[in-house]
Formats: sequence, structure tokens, C-alpha cells
Amino acid sequence: MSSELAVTMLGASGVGKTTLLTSIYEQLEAIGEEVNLQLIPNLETKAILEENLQRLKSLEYEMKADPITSGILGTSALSGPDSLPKFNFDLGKKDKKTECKLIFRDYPGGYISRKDPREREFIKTLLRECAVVIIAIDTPAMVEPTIIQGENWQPTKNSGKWHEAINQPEEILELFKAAYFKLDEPKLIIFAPVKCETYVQTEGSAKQVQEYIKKKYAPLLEFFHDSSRANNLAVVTTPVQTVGCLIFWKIELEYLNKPRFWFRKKGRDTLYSPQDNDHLLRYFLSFLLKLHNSTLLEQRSIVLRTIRKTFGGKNEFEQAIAQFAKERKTTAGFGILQGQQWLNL
Ligand SMILES: Nc1nc2c(ncn2[C@@H]2O[C@H](COP(=O)(O)OP(=O)(O)OP(=O)(O)O)[C@@H](O)[C@H]2O)c(=O)[nH]1
Ligand SMILES: [Mg+2]
Repeated sequence: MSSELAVTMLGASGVGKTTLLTSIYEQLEAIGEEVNLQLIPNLETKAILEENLQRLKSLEYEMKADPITSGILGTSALSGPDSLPKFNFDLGKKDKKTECKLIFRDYPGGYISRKDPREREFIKTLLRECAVVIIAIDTPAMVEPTIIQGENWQPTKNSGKWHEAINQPEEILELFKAAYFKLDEPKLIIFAPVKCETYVQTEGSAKQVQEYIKKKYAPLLEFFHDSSRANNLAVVTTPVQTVGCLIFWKIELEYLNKPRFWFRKKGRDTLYSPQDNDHLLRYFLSFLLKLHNSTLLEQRSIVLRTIRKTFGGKNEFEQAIAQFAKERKTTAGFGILQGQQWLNL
């Protein structure tokens, strides 16, 4: 029997969930080169993510964040949430077949705000069932003031003018409140500011991005920190440069004052080159290792028993994961906001 560990993306429409998932996929081969671990996508997963990857590799020099004209297509469901694909990866040692699956869930971000109760319910169920939640944050929306800043960005008191409209932090908080009302099992929450290339080039400004997360998601962080659930929650920030090549250029106001964010390549010939996507995985696998070592949980969890069986004993599994996880970045906006005990190696 195979067992599964589920991970869900979370974020409003167009913030960059699918692009982030694709950049994680792009990273998989490199893991195998570094340590004795492999994450192998199944055929359907590979076909979808490979198509996304090709689209991202052919980004224009100047582009507006618009799922119709540039980048990858907005995620859509043919016939309701149940028809959405699951992104399956086999996790194992390089030379061994494994029965442990990681399943990534992605869906149209519109599900967050739409009034369709079936769609909201679908996300709540995902939040309850998944051990790991990756919150994709549109960074320019979180930090830019009004019309244009970009390269010379400095925080001002108007920063993040479009945050509520685009990232919808209130809707996200409501979903967590419904899903984490009673939390019995540990969860990892990853805040992943994306489209962040412009803001993470120096240690100082990357740190600012982390400060922005603390400020703009303060009510959500407070909810995570509540004593009734704090012990079961680890919270990290991982600014992933999901395309690597684009920097923020300007905001234009379109019909009905809808903001449209424009990006430009660093140079005419700059190629798609995501950065730091591996570090998100390093935090993720640190958490997995911790779960694996938790004897209390192990008794209850088929997943953990299977992982142990798969990796042929504690030490081998620990070594491979720990070796990969210990290189995780702890500067430039990366770090643990809560639940160190679930990530300590
Ligand atoms: N500059 C820049 N643009 C990006 C990046 N990631 C995504 N985009 C742009 O934002 C658009 C939306 O990205 P997606 O990854 O499809 O966003 P999503 O959250 O999956 O959106 P839905 O599927 O509609 O919920 C893309 O088509 C790109 O135009 C990024 O890292 N940098
Ligand atoms: Mg999508």
C-alpha cells in the first residue's frame, strides 16, 4: 500500500502559485546530484509541469503579469475542484523504489474569494489534510506604494497599496480560522514571497521583505501563535526567485483602476534562472525529518512508518535528508518565525 504526504499551495489568483510549484519541479534533478535522495514526478505531473517550464523559459523581455498574454496559463478546473490534477512525486533514495508519495495540490486562486461554497470548502479541506501549506505572496503587491518604484525601492508608509486587493490576506486568515480551529497534528506553513527578484538582491532589502510579511500578515501570525495551536505549528519565510530573470518595472492602472504590474528582464538575453527554490525544499524536508523522528507520531502515522521502511532504518534516512536540509539558507529573508522545535536538525 502506498502512503502519502500532502502539500498545498495557498494564494489568490495570479500571485504565482503555479510558477512557484514549477520552479520547485525545476530543482529536483539538482537534489539528486547533491545527496542520495530523489523526488520523481509521475507522468501526468511531469507533463503538466514540463509544459509550464517551457512557457517560463520563453518569457518576453517586457511583460505584464497576465496569465492570458504572458507566463503560464491561469490554473483552471474542467469540472469543479475534484477534477484538478494532483502533482505526485515519489520520494526515495536514489537506488531504491519507494512507496512514499508527496502530493502537491494547486488550484485556481479564485477559489479563495469566490462565493461558491464548494470551492471554499475544497480549500479548507486541503488545509486540514495537508501537512505543509505554501502561501505564495505577490511581493510587489505587498511592498510597492502606488504607481512606480522598482529598482530604487525603499519602504514608505504607503508601501503595499495593492496588498489586500491582490494577496487577500483577510480571506486567507478566514480560511485558516475555519480549518485550524482544532489542530492535533503538526503543520509547516511556508510564507513564500514570489516575484521578489527586485527586493532580495541585498541582505538589507531581503530582510525588509521578511519584515513586511510580519507586518502585513500580523493577524494571521497572531492566530498561528495562539497558545492553543502554537506547539503544533512551524512557520518559515522563504523568498524564492521563481523566474530569476525578471525585475519589477512599473504599475499601470487599467480599466476601473485595476493595477497591472509590469516586469522587465534584467537584460535582453537574460534567461529563466530560478534561485533559492531548493531552500524551500530544504525547510520542507527538515520538517519531514522531524516528523519522521517523532516517535509519538510514528505510532499513529502510516506515512512515517512507510518512510522508515523505505529508507531502511532511521540512520540512513536521517543522513540523506539532514545532509540536504542543513544547508538551508538562514539569511536574506529566509528564516524561522515560529516552531523551531519542528525544524531543528
Ligand atoms: N515577474 C514575475 N512574474 C511572475 C512570476 N511568477 C508568475 N508571474 C506572472 O504572474 C502570472 C500568474 O502566475 P501563476 O503562477 O499562474 O499564478 P497562480 O497563483 O498560479 O494563478 P491562478 O492559477 O490563476 O490562481 C504569470 O502568468 C506570470 O505572468 C515571477 O516570479 N516573476
Ligand atoms: Mg495557477
